[in-house]
Amino acid sequence: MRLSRYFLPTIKENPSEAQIASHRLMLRAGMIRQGAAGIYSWLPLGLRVLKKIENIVREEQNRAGALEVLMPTIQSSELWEESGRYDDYGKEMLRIEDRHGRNMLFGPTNEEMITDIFRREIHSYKDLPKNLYHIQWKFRDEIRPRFGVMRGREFLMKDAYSFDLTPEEGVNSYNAMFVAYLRTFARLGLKAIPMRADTGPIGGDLSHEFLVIAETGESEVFFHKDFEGMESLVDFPADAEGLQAIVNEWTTPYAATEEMHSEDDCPVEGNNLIRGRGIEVGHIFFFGDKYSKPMKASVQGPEGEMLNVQMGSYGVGVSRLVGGIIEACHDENGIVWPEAVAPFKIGLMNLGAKNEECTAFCDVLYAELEEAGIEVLFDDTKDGAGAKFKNMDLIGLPWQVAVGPRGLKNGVVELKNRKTGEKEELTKEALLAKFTA
Ligand code: P5A
Repeated sequence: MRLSRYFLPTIKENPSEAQIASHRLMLRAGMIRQGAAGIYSWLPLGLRVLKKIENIVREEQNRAGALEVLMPTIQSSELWEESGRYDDYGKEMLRIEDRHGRNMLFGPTNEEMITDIFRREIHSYKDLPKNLYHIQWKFRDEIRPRFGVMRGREFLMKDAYSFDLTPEEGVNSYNAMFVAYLRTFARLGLKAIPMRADTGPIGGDLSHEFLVIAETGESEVFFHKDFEGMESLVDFPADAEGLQAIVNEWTTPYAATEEMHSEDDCPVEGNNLIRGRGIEVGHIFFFGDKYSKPMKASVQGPEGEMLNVQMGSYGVGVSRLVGGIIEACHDENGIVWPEAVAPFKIGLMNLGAKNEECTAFCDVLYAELEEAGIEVLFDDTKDGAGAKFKNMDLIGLPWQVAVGPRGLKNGVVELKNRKTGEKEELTKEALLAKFTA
């Protein structure tokens, strides 16, 4: 992509409305713009990151056996009246009346809707287990939307819903999502710690929140320092025992959010207990028949009896993760994207935009990198070198390639690693070899 044709409205000064680094940097790097409180437009650079995160989440859901669907954003109130949550949900639910005077709502979550789909189509235990998910915009009229996409009113969530015959099988489905979440966050370059959690308006009694430790996190958390040495990119196991073993390993050291923590009952002593703040990037629930019972979602069991299905639901804050990753990956000059979610891999800068030879060289290098399938953002503008470097640091692409007339005299370009700051001089051939190897 040539910067001269791109839409990257970067901002030099810190926007006054932004209190935390990720919000500041997302505005400054031209990733998002606010439409109304807690409601954002995604500009090209931000959207590329959002899509990359979405795809990693999708791959890991698919690996765990979940099936992708797409449910609407707007729902009818009727299903919520059946489950009993229409009144319970209160002011967080955005309620809408259609032209016929029917009560509609912008979905804050989809337990009711998926339960309705399930009960209409699935009637036998032979069709279980099933896990259906979608990646769709939600709306929650939060009292205090803040920190940009971290606590928005409109936000993108991946939500999965599992259906099983027995509680034991239900827990196995829960375990599969637990492991999928460890893998998902690890692939995004994050370490998320699973913590026993309160279930709030979703319900049930088995639940974990996944928290990324960051100073600006909204939740206060307490966890054993053993978590620091644990590797979360686990292989996805082939059977129920394998899943349970990983869940056991990750739930043995103590970890709790503020609501669940109590000084008196905490089993961890002294220096082994780390107290910090965390960003909740995922939350999983097992709630048995909380929805299947009132909504009569039952299947015929092996003995012919009708049984309410055992359900769980599993959420990932996809848009929140964009902010969460930036909180974990930035420095004083800007964002430092992990490779897996970087909007482009290389930022190519022509430092001699007025020099014909340098420009011709850059054009060829750009074409060759593109040809090799590498995602490149090519700063081909007439801006000065200082401005180009600053901008590249701000938007945080993992690699920067600076091409200037001076280096070209010796046949070399400069490659910089955004994260380490390490620089090396390379010929064009060596550069291409490095990125196509
Ligand atoms: C699980 C999936 C649920 O809604 N129902 C379907 C269950 N859980 S949850 O914890 O309420 O939300 C799941 C994840 O969504 C993100 N999230 C948000 N992200 C940005 N802005 C918000 N206002 C917001 N609210 C929730 C979180 O990552 C949460 O873990």
